[in-house]
Amino acid sequence: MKKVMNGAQAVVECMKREGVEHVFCVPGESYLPLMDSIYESGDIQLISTRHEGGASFMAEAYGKATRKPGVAMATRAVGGANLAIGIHTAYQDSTPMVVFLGQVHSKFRGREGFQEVELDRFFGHIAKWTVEIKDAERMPELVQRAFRIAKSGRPGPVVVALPEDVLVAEAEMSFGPVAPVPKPRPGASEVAAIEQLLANAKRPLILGGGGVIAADGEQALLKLAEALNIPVMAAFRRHDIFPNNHRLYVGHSGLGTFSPILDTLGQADVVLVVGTRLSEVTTQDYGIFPQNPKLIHIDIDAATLGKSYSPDLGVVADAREALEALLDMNVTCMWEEWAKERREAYELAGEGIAKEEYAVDNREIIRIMQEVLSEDTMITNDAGNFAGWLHSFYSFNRPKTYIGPTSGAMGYGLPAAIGAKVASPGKTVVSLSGDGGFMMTVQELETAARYNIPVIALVFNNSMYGTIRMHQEIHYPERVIGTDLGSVNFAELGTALGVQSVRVETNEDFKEALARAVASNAPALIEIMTNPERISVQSTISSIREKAKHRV
Ligand SMILES: Cc1ncc(C[n+]2csc(CCOP(=O)(O)OP(=O)(O)O)c2C)c(N)n1
Ligand SMILES: [Mg+2]
Repeated sequence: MKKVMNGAQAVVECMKREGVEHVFCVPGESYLPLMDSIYESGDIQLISTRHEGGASFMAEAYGKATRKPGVAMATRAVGGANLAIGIHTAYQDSTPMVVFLGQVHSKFRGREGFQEVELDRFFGHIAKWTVEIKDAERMPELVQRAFRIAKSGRPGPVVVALPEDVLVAEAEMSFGPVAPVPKPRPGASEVAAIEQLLANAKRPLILGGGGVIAADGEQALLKLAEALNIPVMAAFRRHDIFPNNHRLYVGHSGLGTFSPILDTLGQADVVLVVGTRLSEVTTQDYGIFPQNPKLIHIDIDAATLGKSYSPDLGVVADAREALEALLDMNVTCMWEEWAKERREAYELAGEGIAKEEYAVDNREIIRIMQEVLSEDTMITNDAGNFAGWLHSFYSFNRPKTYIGPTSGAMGYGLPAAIGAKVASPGKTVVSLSGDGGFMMTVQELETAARYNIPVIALVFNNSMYGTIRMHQEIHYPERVIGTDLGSVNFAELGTALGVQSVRVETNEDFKEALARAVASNAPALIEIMTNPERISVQSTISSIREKAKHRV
């Protein structure tokens, strides 16, 4: 059926067909008709943020939480440049996302018009697909294609540039069907080949990543692991693929992972890799398989296979479909001892870490979170060493409870919490950030306050870019430059931005503040004053300096 409408209305019609309920933006005059069409539609909520970086992180986390494309909007080159970090994160994290950018009037294009840039080329390298729509009549076709590309195969961000005149031009529009996401299943011969490889395994391991989450494959993974008695490890920042309190969970391969956990990867002789691109971090600088185990790699994207490691068997399939298909295998499991041993290694890995002689002990903070928060609380995370304690000591026992950027983008935690909370209003959502990362998107506290989005933001304040300081002390001991930060009172800042905020200086005060924040059901900020000397889970500034003295 054809309908006459303008370009902006066609974009909104596509969004409605895709089930878009929220869009995140900073407004701009270049795409006012689109904002007005959203106003007219009545059933899409427009969340206007304080910075496009915040908007894009919100949309990206919304996409992660719903597995549907998150939508962000911004104006021309300036808004586009600001939201690039969220596009890059969606790319690295394989998150479905569609970004609409206002573009210069077609008549002015190519003259370096006001805020003009070739947006499709600008984003070409960090987006899955980019397009500038030049003809209003093609709006439905191209916008629907944008959504199709964002969510199918390896999901990712798509950037759509919308010239000012095309948004207001009327045309007879015809809309196609909404694309279902293809879910390829492994063929019988592929399942047989996997069966064969596992039949000869002595120390098999499953290494799962974001593809398991995207495919809603957590239950299938649990069933398969239990049926075969194979231990499971999570890829970088994908802890929630498998219950961490389960006897078969053997840890997470990330930054600062304890070596006994990494030994599991080193010792495995057959690794079933499911839904992870085997990133630099997950593979510990492409060094996790010193023994050259047999590698079975299952991924939705053929281009991912062989990108980091050449697998003995590469299978293009949806993670859940594949895991379910593998349940039909006929494999005798004799790996109970191995699984038990690796679980013990995981459980004991952090035992040696000394208790902190400081009023705030980050490990205790994580334990308190575990005690106070319900198991289905969603945790979002920023980038920084504070996260080491979360990654090492928090037990993610339920699926869809962790949202963190594998891109390592600072400033992610708070806006991601806002996006996740909008996606899952029934869940408690808590973000963790360092003082450095938090300051990059702190202004979104006001967004949370304005829309009453009750997220709980934790800020670990050590008045420094701690992570970089750690690397600096390792490589250039006692030569501190650029990593010290001023002392900011985040509790006062949060209060000024309209959020109930408190500074805590002891573990006990944190516990009380967290319980209060959960009960309040309003946006809340808890600033935690940490020990600047305790630079990471496994080191202090003095211990690094001491080590350096003995280095030749
Ligand atoms: C956008 C961005 N800029 C810079 C970096 C490099 N970087 C990684 S961690 C870090 C410091 C983080 O400091 P903070 O948030 O205070 O956490 P801390 O390490 O002190 O716990 C920096 C600058 C990054 N990952 N992302
Ligand atoms: Mg810091």
